[in-house]
Amino acid sequence: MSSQNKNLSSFEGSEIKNAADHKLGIVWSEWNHQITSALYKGAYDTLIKHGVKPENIISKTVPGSFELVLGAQRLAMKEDLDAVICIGCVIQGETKHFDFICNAVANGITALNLKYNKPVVFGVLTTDNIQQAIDRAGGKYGNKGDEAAVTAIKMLSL
Ligand code: DLZ
Repeated sequence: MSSQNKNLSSFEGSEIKNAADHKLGIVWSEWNHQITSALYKGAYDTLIKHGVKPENIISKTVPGSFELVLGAQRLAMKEDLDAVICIGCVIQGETKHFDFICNAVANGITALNLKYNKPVVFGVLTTDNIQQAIDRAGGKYGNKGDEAAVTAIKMLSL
């Protein structure tokens, strides 16, 4: 596989443990739904593949990526959830909105990791255009949702 066509969701390195004993939350944004629904499915299916029971996956939607932080906080507050995965897609437009949303979400999610001392995973695509997003939501570069779920499981074994 050439570096140009690298599947970004291919993992090498440490083994991914079975996550059957864990309960996780997924909060995902409705904005750019075509992309985020594919990312959500990737994350959900990957959790199931690694042993998480369907009843132990709590899924919530929020209107846009900006709202992911509050949505994730509500889930992270629940003591019985071990990790939260945030799924969104922010696409560059003509204004600075992109920068404000990306910075707010990245900083907000970072803060939640530390505040709740549990993994809150940044599964947010930040792309220049829709094609880059399609390529990373089950397209030629894999699915960033799968990657976010694997990250959550790996962080659970810290
Ligand atoms: C307003 C807006 C814009 C322009 N672009 C995106 C985007 O590309 N991806 C996304 O997830 N959300 C976008 N939003 C919506 C904001 O995230 C947020 O929902 C609104 O600013 C209301 O707080």
